[in-house]
Amino acid sequence: MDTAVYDTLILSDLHLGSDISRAEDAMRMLRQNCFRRLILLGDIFCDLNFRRLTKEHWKFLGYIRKLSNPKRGIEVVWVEGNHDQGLSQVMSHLVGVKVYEEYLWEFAGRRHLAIHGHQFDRFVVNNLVLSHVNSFLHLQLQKLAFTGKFFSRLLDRMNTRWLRLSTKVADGAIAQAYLRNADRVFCGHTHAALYSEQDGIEYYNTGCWTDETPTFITVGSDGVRIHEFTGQHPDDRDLGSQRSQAATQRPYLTDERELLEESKYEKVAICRD
Ligand SMILES: [Mn+2]
Repeated sequence: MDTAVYDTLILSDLHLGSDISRAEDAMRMLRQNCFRRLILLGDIFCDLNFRRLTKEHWKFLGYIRKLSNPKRGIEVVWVEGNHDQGLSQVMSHLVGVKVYEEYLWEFAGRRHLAIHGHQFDRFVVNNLVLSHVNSFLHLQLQKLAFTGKFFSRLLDRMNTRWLRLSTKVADGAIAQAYLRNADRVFCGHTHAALYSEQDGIEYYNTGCWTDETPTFITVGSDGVRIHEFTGQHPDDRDLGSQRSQAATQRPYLTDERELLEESKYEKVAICRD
């Protein structure tokens, strides 16, 4: 069985409460992987309106709560994004996860920094009202559009391109990493997965879970890897290396099976086989 136990798994920008949130897939992905630390790198929520959360969205939150159970030996970290600012405090009680503005950890002799990235986006920092209007319009469009998913995805892409976020956030993050004496820095916010390197500092963007190609990042003994979730195999399509994958398709565990197996999950990892 393929049981790479990662030091850390990172995902961001799930936007729970939005029609285009891929909460169910995100949960599948978490079930398929083993990790000692999970970092929810911001914008896990879309906004403050809990009524927009669907059954799947609540299931995801329930699963995070389960993962944070001390019995599992997994450290679950929530790093605040611009969309879940303020929400995080409530959620930390509800889901039982600690919330940070930025998070630092060491692994394999390197210092790692995780920060959502909106701090380096001047549009969000300087135009709080405008960026909220933007989010509001976004939601209205979702409601109005006959094919809501298409329009909001399109809008997402337009937003991202228009703001030319990727480079701004990368530059800001690398400067922040330098300040914090970190070797690697991880951000979300831009919705575009990315790797770059500058002055010996590695920068990674986790991408998002509101798109056709959701992405997540793992940090382990094999280094840092950006994965694209295809819903097939634990490693899915590995964007970080050329290693060919024998994509052995495995059936997903149903909730019932997982509940039955719950009692077995008293050890460190959450390997499912
Ligand atoms: Mn954001």
